[in-house]
Amino acid sequence: MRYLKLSIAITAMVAGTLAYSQNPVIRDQFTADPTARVFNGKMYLFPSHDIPAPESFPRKDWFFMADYHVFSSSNLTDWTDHGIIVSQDKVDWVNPTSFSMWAPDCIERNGKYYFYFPANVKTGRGFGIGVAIADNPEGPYTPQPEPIAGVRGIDPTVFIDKDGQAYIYYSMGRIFVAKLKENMTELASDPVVVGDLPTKGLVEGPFFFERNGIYYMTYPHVENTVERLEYAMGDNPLGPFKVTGVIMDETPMGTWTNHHSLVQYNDQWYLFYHNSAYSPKFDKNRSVCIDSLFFNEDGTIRKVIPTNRGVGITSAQTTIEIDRFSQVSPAGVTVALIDTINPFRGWTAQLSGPGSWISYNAVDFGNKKLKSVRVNASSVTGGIIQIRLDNPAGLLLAEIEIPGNTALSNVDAKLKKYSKGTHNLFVVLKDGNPVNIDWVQFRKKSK
Ligand code: FUB
Repeated sequence: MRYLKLSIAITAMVAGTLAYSQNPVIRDQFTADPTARVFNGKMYLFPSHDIPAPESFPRKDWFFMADYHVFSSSNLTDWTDHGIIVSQDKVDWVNPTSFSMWAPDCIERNGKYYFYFPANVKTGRGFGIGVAIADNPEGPYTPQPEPIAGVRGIDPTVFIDKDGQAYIYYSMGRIFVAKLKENMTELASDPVVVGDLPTKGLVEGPFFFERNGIYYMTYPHVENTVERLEYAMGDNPLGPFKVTGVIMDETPMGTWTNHHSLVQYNDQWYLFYHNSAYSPKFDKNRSVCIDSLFFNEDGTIRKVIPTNRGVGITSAQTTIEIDRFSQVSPAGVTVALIDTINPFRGWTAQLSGPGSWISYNAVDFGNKKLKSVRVNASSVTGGIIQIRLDNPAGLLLAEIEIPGNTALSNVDAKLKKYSKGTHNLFVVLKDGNPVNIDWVQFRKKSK
């Protein structure tokens, strides 16, 4: 019995920590350059890992990246952090004080997982691209002692065509492509520049895939002042490609980079990308977001409008971060970080003005009666909010009086009604007294 308890505790420790849902999807650390891959029916996220540079680092205005984590999720809502898989001080060829572990990729071949990552080389100058190999997507990964011979660049992405030929794409001013040998660690052809892509303005961060016989070269490009995501279509992994359109416009946050991947999971396509939502004043501390992506009949890609709500269904029994809203009333709603020093505390939504509302789509109420609701809220004057379903005047589940208090605190109320299934949640301000809300949670307990 003692052994059983110990082994449960150890399993819980090594299984990693549960992260959170909505955009950004990882809410306890900065994450950037997301490559998402489906392995064994599960979504794996291989981002890079921004950290703020310490005072001693000469370039505090630049990227500072020492290692990579891998995350996984079955529902795109709950993410498990499996911890560090590769770090700069454990790769023979990487300069261990360069903090240059930029955008990675991971691909499976014959049951092995190949993790590709760029970093500054220890001897010489500039970036090499290395490979670390594992038997499982979560690792452990063993880095190869040398970077891939013949490659100097950043942002590797690897594609295996239907005939089994693997290609590596990467950037260094322009985007390059080369064939990979079966062993996935050596080039089978000399790198060549991928032609027909924009030549003015930075182009980097390629992501390559095939769908219905069309080959898609997708890439961030600085057409104006910051990156937007664009794509080109072709009928061969080596091109030529026809520049076709924009997948995502420049973010109004002004984040200089965007970096992305497109992936199909359970019949739906998703765009993984990043912005500086958690770091409004420093755009080198980025966070990964996900939104749904759709193709037109002719294979062209519909533009993705970034959302706070992101994707996935949220259980009514979790703390629903209402500030990651789907929609808000035309006036009377402001969203702000709770703590600018620790952005991972998240945001609150302030409702002010009678009838102002905020909504959060796709909340799963299950099919067993929930009896009460808890809100984490504050109100300087005291105010009343209503919890409704499906529209601002929809089924009234509860009316909650928030007492006058400047600090956020939990307030519970009994549910007057319950409706099973998945609904859009609306929080509506009843009178004009402003209320600040962090989250809403439905409970089995009657208060
Ligand atoms: O994360 C560092 C660099 O910023 C990446 O390698 C680029 O793609 C850009 O996102």
